[in-house]
Amino acid sequence: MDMKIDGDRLLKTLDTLKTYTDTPGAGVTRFSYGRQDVRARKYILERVKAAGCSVCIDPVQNIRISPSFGPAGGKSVMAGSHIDSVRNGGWLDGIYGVCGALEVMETLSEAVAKDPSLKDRFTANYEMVIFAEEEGSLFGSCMTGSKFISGIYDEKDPDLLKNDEGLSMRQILEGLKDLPEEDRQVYDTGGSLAGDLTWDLASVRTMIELHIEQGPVLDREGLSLGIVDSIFGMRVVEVEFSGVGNHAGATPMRERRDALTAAASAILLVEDMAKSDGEHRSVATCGKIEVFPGCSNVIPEKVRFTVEVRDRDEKKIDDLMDRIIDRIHALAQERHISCVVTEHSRSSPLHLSRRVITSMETRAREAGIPFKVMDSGAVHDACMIARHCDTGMIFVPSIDGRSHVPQEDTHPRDLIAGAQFLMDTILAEMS
Ligand code: HGY
Ligand code: MN
Ligand code: MN
Repeated sequence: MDMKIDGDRLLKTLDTLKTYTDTPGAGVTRFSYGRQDVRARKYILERVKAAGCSVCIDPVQNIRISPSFGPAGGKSVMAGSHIDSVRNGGWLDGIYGVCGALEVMETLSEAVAKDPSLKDRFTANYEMVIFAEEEGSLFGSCMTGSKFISGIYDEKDPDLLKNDEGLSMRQILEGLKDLPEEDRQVYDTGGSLAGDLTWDLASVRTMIELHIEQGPVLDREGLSLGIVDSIFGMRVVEVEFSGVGNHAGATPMRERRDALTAAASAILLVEDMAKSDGEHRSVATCGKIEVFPGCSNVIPEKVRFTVEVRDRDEKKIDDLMDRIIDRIHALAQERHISCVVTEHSRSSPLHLSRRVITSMETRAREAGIPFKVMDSGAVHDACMIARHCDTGMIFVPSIDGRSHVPQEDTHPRDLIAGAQFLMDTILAEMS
């Protein structure tokens, strides 16, 4: 069975959603539960309701959208991704997968409206999913919404997850109740964060996440499609260095216990240790740093920074991170700086469904699409869903391999081709 998506409609949808940002002209900043999140949710939910879908929003604000194109109560095939972004991020990360899933839904809906007998030919329904707080921009933990869906997070976590101002996830979700009525519609403000927050995924036959690659491989090799076979794991720790604050002018260099120069040495150490990984696949990043008091004429007393290690092998992640932590403690001691390292979050590396990968490979080969089976250094909500059902991921090239920055971009022809491949894959899985 073939169905052609409407590529122009897909591009128009993406162009509209790109405008829902707190930093117009400087990339996309669309944090969960914020103003732009409301706008994006409103726009998407209006479209799915117009197509006759039912919408279920859970207490963490993940959205499950169930049209009905197949046998009632049967299995379903799911597609989706996230709509939140990093600060000053790109216009495609996450939202492209949601728009691809929306395009599939509208194409299916139009086809079934034209020929209702199609429904009898499906052996499964189609569902869309929008995961909340995938980027971890609020609480520092990637895939937060899907960690609740899959049971990695449970009812205690809304009080443990806190933003930089110390507000808990629970407090932020409570705050949604104060939104104007017309905005509250896009959230579940009545749900309880107590009890079971997981989704019943037993009815899901397959989940497919369409996403930009966010790395250089496809673009460099001139390929238009990536079929993901494994997703890196990650482990994040937070390091707090405490030295002695003092006057920047009157304190002799030899008498200083500067928390920031110590952190600078530690961060360079992290880079050196990750670079020395023989297979050159481990990556380590110190992406966030806070300096106290942060005045130019005060020797920094306290510094907090994150260390994130990723690899496709969990043992390598822990081995490298454990060695980094040991070396950071030793460096702090040499500099008479006190050091506290706190585990922040982690997710395990994961292999996606061999059945789905093989079926997508066959489809790509038959269609003559230049593709590559590849791993993903970026993590995705698909990691969490893959624990519960056959899961696959489709990548399209990122121009110059850039992502999580305003320069993030993909050729329109690749955006359309990726969504068409999603359509073909969903149809195959529904038949
Ligand atoms: O960090 C990641 O890999 C994802 O973009 N949240
Ligand atoms: Mn993403
Ligand atoms: Mn991202």
